[in-house]
Amino acid sequence: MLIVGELINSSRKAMQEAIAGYDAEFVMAVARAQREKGAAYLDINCGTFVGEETARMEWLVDTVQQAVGLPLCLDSPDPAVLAAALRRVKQPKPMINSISGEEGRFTAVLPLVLEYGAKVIALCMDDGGIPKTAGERLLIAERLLKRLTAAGVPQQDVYFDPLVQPVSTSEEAGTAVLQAITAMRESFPQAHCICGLSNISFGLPNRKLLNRVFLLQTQAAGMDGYILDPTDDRLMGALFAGQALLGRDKYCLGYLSAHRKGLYKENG
Ligand code: THG
Repeated sequence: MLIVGELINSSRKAMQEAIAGYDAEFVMAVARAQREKGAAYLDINCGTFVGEETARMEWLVDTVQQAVGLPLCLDSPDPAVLAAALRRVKQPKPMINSISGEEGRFTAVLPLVLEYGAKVIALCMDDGGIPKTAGERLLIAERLLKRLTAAGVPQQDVYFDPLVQPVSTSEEAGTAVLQAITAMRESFPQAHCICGLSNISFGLPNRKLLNRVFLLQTQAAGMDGYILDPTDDRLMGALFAGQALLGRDKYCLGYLSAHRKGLYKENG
């Protein structure tokens, strides 16, 4: 299970303000908190800084790397921003977030994946936009995987993102993702699946509850990566419990170790 911390994202108000004011202490504290709670990668996104995304991204990458030695998940739709960020990366095996079936993006991001030997998130969308159904997502994933592996990207480095849409905007948003995961894990067993978990709950109250339940549903369907808030103890508790209960945690060692480290709190 790959945990990518979502909190260094300028769409969050506090983070937006910290990046705008070059508040390195704040950013570094958020980076450390996510590492301490079990994040293996940190997502870095400053997409709200239109026109100065590259400069902000460079500052963020430098700042986060001063605080923690974790590898980074560089999150931008703009290949030029990704290239600038990658030039500053110190940890091996960065993650590129993301490539997609959009022709321009595919062509521009593929050389970066190859040059840095990066893991890559492959969005299940193309120039036709985000598909509604699981079947369309699977077709796009199939085409993407063929082209990526033909270019030399190992299948194990590919993380398909079925693209989670808010369930408040369509009641099929959740089930389409569940079906897509099942199909992709069956068709491409060496590749992985990842999603932005908190997308599911946009526009609804008590978001943490929805995020936690969707975590368990998608995990049971075979999701093996998440961009999520690792400082949400109940969410992380559910994740470790889910791994153990689904038989993906030999002797429950992950669960026990997370418990010992106090990664989550429940009643006893
Ligand atoms: N797939 C991929 N990458 C992604 C996403 C995805 N990157 C971005 C996003 N989706 C995942 N990260 C977040 C980060 C924050 C929130 C949701 C997803 C979030 N933020 C609150 C909000 O906007 O309401 C913040 C509120 C605040 O603090 O101001 O929900 O799907 N590949």
